[in-house]
Amino acid sequence: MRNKIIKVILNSGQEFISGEELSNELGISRTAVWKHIKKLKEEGYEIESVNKKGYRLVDFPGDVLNLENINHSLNTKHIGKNIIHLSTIDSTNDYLKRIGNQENHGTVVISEEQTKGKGRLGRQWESSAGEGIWMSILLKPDMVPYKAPFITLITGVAIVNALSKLNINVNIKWPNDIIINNKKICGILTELSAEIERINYIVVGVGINVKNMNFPSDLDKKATSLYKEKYIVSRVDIVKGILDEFENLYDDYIENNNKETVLDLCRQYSNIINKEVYMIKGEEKELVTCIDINNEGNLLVKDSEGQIKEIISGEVSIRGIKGYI
Ligand code: BT5
Repeated sequence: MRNKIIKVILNSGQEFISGEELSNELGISRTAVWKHIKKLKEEGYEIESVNKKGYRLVDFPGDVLNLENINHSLNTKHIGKNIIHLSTIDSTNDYLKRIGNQENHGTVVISEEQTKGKGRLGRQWESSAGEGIWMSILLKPDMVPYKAPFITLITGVAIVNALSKLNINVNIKWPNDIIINNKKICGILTELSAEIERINYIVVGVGINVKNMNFPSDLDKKATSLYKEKYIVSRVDIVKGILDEFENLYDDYIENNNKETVLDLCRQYSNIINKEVYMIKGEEKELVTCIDINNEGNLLVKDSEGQIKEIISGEVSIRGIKGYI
């Protein structure tokens, strides 16, 4: 009965479910419902109860991102078999780069907090304690370095697929942002250690705002979190979903050189195709129209003189004309 109640409350997502609906659905009295809810609260489930509205799940107990919780029912063969869970670190990407040579392919590092979380080109990534998923995945593919940037797109699609299985609809802002309601909930940072012909390892960093309710003022207009958007989901479920989805797409790319699945989904989920955007590169800012993502995963844009240009991921930032996007 306990699991049934949790499931019914979970299925109603951010909506309240009334005691009456619960009692009808579960075939028990309203007093029995109330007793079960009381028990769940004692176990650590944070359940909001509002008079005349009913119940709503606000938080989960033990949503701890450790090996035991994540490995339980994880379907992967190699990604996330080793999970290092830290309470604080400078940056999970930097940490994994320090130990990258010794650790196995597929190792995942997750930290509750990052004191020097970073974005692309030395930008900062706000990573406050317990609020999000700050994680990095170590990859050791046998491939040439120029194929590595595509891993960012694979990761974006894996995140979108995982979130959509949890009924959370998001967009991709090429190349490395995940967006809800025109605000950023997630960024991806892919870093490479390589020689000219050979990759030593790749570190893919993923930052997802989950529980943040407040952001520093410079981020407030452009950042949001799942909780802020009223998606109350467990961080463990998100991580599991991403690792599962990531492994499938990654294996298909490495083993079969299949880029089509990822490119199709990138185009489908993209929120900038056919839009006018500003392309920002250093101090330069140019108004362009996004045309497509080509087969290399690069963005095709048309400039004000009608010239088509190919933009390589990583070299520019994209901004909407009216706001973040
Ligand atoms: C990114 O860079 O979006 C990549 C972010 C990757 C973060 C993960 S967390 C785990 C791993 N370890 C790390 O140290 N990093 C990775 P970029 O496209 O350059 O965007 C950076 C910009 O996003 C900043 O300049 C801010 O404007 C904005 N920003 C910073 N923190 C944010 C947050 N928590 N949510 C939304 N936007 C944020």
